[in-house]
Amino acid sequence: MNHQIDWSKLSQLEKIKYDSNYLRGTLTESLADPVTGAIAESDTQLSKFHGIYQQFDRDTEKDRKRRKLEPAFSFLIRVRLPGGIATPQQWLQMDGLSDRYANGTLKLTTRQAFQLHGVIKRNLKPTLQGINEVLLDTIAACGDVNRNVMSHANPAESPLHASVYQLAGELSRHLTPQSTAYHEIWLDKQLLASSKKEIEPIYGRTYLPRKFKIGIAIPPYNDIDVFSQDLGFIAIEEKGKLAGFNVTAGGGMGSTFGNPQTYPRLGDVIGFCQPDQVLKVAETIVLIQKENGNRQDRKRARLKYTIDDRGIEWFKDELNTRLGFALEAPRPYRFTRNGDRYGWKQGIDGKWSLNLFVEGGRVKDTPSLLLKTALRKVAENIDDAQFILTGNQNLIIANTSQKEKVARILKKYGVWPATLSGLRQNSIACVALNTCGLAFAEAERYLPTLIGKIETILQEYDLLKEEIVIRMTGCPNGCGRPYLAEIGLIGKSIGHYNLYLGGNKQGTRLNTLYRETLTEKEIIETLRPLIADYAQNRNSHESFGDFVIRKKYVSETVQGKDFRH
Ligand code: SRM
Ligand code: SF4
Repeated sequence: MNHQIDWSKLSQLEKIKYDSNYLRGTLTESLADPVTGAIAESDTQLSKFHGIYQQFDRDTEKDRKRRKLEPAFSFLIRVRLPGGIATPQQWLQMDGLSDRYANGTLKLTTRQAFQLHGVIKRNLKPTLQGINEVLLDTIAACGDVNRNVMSHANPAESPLHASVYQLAGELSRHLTPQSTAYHEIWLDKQLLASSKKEIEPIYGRTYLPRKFKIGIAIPPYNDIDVFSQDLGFIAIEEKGKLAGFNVTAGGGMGSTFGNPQTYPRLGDVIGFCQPDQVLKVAETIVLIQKENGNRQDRKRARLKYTIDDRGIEWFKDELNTRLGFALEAPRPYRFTRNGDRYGWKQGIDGKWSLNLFVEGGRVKDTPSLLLKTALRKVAENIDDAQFILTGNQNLIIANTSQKEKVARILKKYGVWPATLSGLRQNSIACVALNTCGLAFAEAERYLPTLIGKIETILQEYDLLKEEIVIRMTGCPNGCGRPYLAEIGLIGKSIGHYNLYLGGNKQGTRLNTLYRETLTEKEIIETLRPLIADYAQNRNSHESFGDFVIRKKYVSETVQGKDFRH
């Protein structure tokens, strides 16, 4: 133990990280303990850096307690997938692992990653080894490090898109922890590390104060919600070439009810850098946050608070000084939307891609829709396709020369063509119950039903095709980025939601609290007159989010600090 550090002043996790021997902790012992389905408390924190969260089935919690049983512990495994692209072989492996070791479903996350839920302790190792067999891993999918790097969906759209995808991979590799703990614990491999090499040259022994997120957007599409990222890059195209990137810093969605010191915040555009400066800019911002982020209060430990507490000018000066050059002035750009573009598109190479809607990002078979089977058949039969996970929890079957064959398979299982409302197609729901330990209310399991009820109103007003962005989360942590939605619903308690209005389609405006603690009936009664007014009085091409602000249902939230729950 280091006697120079006053641990009493720091959050408990700082000491756990420090003492963990670079993320080893007692994970090996915890895995070997046959008495419980759980791992040691300190290991539950360290396992996150390995892409693993301990959870329990919240549906059976009370019953098991009554029967004096420990909760039904299981684990969530998150796969790191920079830019969200998987091969058919990787898809098939994830599909198979979900049946063999998890709850039979695959979750496509809001950060273009896979999640498996319900993996019990003794199956953790075989699952991770199975993931590794197809050259995927779960390192740094969670924890106080840089997370999965998001990038705009399809690299085959143009050479510029391909460069951006490549950059997402480079950023991810550059900022991945170097500790060999993962390989030792999960893969039974002893990697030879040079004794001279620093173990974590970027992160050091206590890693970052909190999670860190990076995304790259290519205008006019903001499908990775660049302003919600700690660090964002907006690709600037000039004369058909990638000129560089506008840099955004200080975005984040998480907040806590009743704590006004926490709030969602949009990143500031702080300048422009050349493509070959991106890694240096990212590393320098990570280092500034590592050294200046709040290590006492984890609720205020994200980069957004470092920037607000010290000031954006301090941040820019610090960055430029450390870089040894100044970022250039930001270049013009324009976003038109943050949603996906559904349907078939032909790439410049003549190949075809189909953007499918995956409700709540959940790939499963139900009596009415054999989505998981259909996608398995595509992966088995279409060897040249890529599976691209989008930041809106959807899937693109991409870049195949076998369009008709894909279409035939999807038609056979009723997956495509699909007739969906504009509202449903622009919906996101976080996982929430039954696996998320932080959920106050349902989200993924409930939003589809609520949307059905709102669709009835939209139909009355002939607005079924209208694209309205709706996002629901089971708590204010913001995993579905609900603060950017035109209609945001955030769970307060079982069956009750706060309603937020006024985000926009471009993902450049925070919404505003409109009504608190609504039941389903109250949500419907509240939305009905708004939808009626919108149908009758909107300007041409006016979006729902812009309309509610023009008509003063809510006032615009200009900066995160002003956001109220
Ligand atoms: Fe998240 C915590 C799920 C994207 C902000 N998030 C969690 C945990 C791990 C709950 C926990 O800590 O015990 C959830 C696991 C639920 C489960 O059973 O699967 C969880 N987050 C998710 C996913 C799966 C939601 C989804 O339905 O897709 C997303 C996984 C993304 C990935 O692949 O890495 C997910 N989480 C996000 C996003 C959106 C984004 O990154 O674009 C946010 C808001 C952006 C941000 O970070 O500010 C987000 N998650 C949080 C927070 C609040 C952080 C904060 O700054 O306060 C927490 C709670 C925490 O960290 O303490 C959290
Ligand atoms: Fe869980 Fe809250 Fe995130 Fe939903 S928003 S997954 S309820 S932490």
